[in-house]
Amino acid sequence: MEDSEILDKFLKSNLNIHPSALEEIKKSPNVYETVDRIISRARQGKDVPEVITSEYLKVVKEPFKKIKVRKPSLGRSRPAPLAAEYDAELRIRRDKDITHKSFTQGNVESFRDYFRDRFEGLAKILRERNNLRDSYTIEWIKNNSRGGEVYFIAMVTEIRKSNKGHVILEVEDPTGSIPVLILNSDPELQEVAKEIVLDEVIGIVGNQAKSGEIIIARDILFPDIPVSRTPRKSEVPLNLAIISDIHVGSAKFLEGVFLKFLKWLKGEMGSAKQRLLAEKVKYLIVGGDLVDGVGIYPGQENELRIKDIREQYSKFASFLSMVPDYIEIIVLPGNHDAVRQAEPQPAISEDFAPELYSDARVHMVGNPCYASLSGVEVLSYHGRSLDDIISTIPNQSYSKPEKAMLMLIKKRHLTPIYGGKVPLAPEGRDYMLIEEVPDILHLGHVHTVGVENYRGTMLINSGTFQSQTTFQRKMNMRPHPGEIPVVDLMESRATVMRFL
Ligand code: D5M
Ligand code: ZN
Ligand code: FE
Repeated sequence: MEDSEILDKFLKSNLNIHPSALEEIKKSPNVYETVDRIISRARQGKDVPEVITSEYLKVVKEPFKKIKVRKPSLGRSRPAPLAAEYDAELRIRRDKDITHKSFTQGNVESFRDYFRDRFEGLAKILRERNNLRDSYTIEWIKNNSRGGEVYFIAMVTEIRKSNKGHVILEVEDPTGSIPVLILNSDPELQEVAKEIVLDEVIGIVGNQAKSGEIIIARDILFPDIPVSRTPRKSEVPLNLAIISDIHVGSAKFLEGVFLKFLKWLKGEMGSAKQRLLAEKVKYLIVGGDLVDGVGIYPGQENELRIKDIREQYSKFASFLSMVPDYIEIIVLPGNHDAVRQAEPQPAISEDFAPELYSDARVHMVGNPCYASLSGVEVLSYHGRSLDDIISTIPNQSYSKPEKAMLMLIKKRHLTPIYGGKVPLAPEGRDYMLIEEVPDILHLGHVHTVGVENYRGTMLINSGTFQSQTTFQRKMNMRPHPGEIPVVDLMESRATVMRFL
């Protein structure tokens, strides 16, 4: 963040900053978070001095304190909802967020750099596997191997099937390229081959054919996540509610269903058990497609109830203002929002959604976003690449988004396929890489709900508040409106609430 940007933020918030405090903020590892915290404390009416000094920065940087700890009970006479009794412990990884940091020129060099970074990032993960620790380079294999066993890491640049039913992969690393054959006589590996997509990075164990420069594969390794991993859990009984694809402004937006969800969140609806679930909700993630947008697809005008994008956001903000004030809200954009389509996407700007910026509980982030909620690591991504996964890999379907999400986590990449439906911005760094294993991987976009546990990571798709559109009817896609996954962060367990 530039000096002028920081000062601008303070000016807009009517706060004054002492030059020495400004210097200190600039040196802090998390400039955004510090500034955000100061401004949000001021908005919450906490004691903020007239001039922000270095002294005050110490207060702001203090770790969040837990307040009272109380045992949950099913009684109704409680004075305040349980989640109001605990402070939020929210950290947004601004270093993994593209907002204000898109530097790509979009030229040939940026694409080369981008793919180089993707390769290196995934190779680093693959090298943690025993048999890939000292993998060969393709150049070395071509120059030295004489028909023996080889193991190496490479990006898939072509997939085809021979007349005899062998799968032929063309793969490359920074030193060269080589074909890899998956024999028709190896049905098990042929099954694995069905999951391989273009542009992903895999590990290959095989034998070099004596006849020439071709590898006969014996095993294909995906970067994947460790087989057993204990998920991080919250020490306090707090929940996370996850929604996405609200599509405010669309004629198909189910306002009544959304209002019911808000009513439940406020503790005004549901059985005792459902109310207890609601009153522990401390965090709400909105995974993109807040509004239907304008000009997203041809003929959209005819399916819009609100035709002005700012009005759509304004309406969305009026719904969010009904969320209880002790809940922290993380908002990322999707492909219907007013930001660039190319991923990673920066946060929706203040220009389009001023009301969201004036609400201190709302954290506007880019897509994808890493956040830590009471110690639980969440990776949220709108999920557009699911369209590519579902249309490319056999046996995938819109009704089981969690199965498609499983492919992404195994590939340790949110948008493995380049040149499909997802436009990718070739940033110098690969923001779409799943570099760290999250406890919760959250996607949306496909409008169906799915929850699955994979090796200690919860895979969650968050559904929609839009009923079936004309397009979806033509494609026989059945949305799951009004189904909300709610995660118990202390127990690491998800429940789906249904409001339709
Ligand atoms: O997308 C919701 C789902 O519907 C997602 O799986 C894509 C699909 N969809 C919707 N409209 C289209 C068009 N016009 N072409 C291709 N796929 C589409 P959402 O992002 O909410 O529109
Ligand atoms: Zn959507
Ligand atoms: Fe979408």
